[in-house]
Amino acid sequence: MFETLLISDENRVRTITFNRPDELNAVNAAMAGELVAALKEAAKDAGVRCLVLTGAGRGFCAGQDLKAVGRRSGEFDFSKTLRETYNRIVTAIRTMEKPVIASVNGVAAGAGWSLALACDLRVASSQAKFVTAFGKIGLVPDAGMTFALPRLVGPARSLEITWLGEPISAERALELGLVNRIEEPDNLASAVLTLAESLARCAPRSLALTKRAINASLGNDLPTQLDYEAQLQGIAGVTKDYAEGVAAFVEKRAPEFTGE
Ligand code: LHQ
Repeated sequence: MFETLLISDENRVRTITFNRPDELNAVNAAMAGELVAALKEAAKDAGVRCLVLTGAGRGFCAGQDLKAVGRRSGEFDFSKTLRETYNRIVTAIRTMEKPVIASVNGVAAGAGWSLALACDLRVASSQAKFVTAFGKIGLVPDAGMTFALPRLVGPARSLEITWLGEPISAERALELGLVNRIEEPDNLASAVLTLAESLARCAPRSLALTKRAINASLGNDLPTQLDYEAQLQGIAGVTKDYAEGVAAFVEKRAPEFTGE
């Protein structure tokens, strides 16, 4: 049981809901610690085939709880907090061997936006908005934002977004490739669940190895990536799920994957 998170499971999809709605789900120390623990649990639970992160109430996540950091410089150890919490959270999402979807139900600000960016896919409510106010509060983008943004939109747009801090609507985010899909607010949760269930029906190792390959590609040259693909296909091609996938295809039935 967590104090700041709600956890629910449905059809092999785990949903972690940030649950500090009065603060637009801003992250305090308790929530950061619980998130690290919840991600670890989801990663090792073979019954969880896909993970969804979302927020309770009208916000997705407003980033670091600014009321918890103090107003005087030196009062709060930013580097330590980042290294000991946010960096672990982002690493856990990026290295999780299963799909992680951000269901962005409302505003995602600062490190809250970074958490959405760390996810593999983003589905936004048409009412969602994305805010970085780092220039306005005298901080720099963190929690992986400077890693994810240039990979999605390139360096010039990343600087424009992070320097100016102009709020980005869901529609603009879709145009820029910052989100995969937009849904009407009332439809968001069910559309994300449907998407997550489709992923949960796929062969788990195939999804995991594909995530590894796509992540690695951005740091690899072509020969290295081709060799990496050959290596991963060598692993996938001897799984029971590969045999099941081929058998199901030949027998014209839906495959039942076990993750082996
Ligand atoms: C909040 C927050 C919040 C506490 C809304 N904290 N209460 C830094 C340090 C170390 C490590 C990690 O990373 C970082 C980077 C960061 O994440 S720095 C923080 C970045 N986030 C922001 O700068 C967002 C600050 N919030 C806002 O600009 C607005 O609240 C947004 C644009 C998100 C939403 O605006 P509105 O829809 O007008 O809502 P609101 O401002 O009225 O907020 C509702 C409540 O939520 C309000 O509480 P109250 O008791 O007055 O009703 C806010 O104080 C609270 N809240 N964000 N980050």
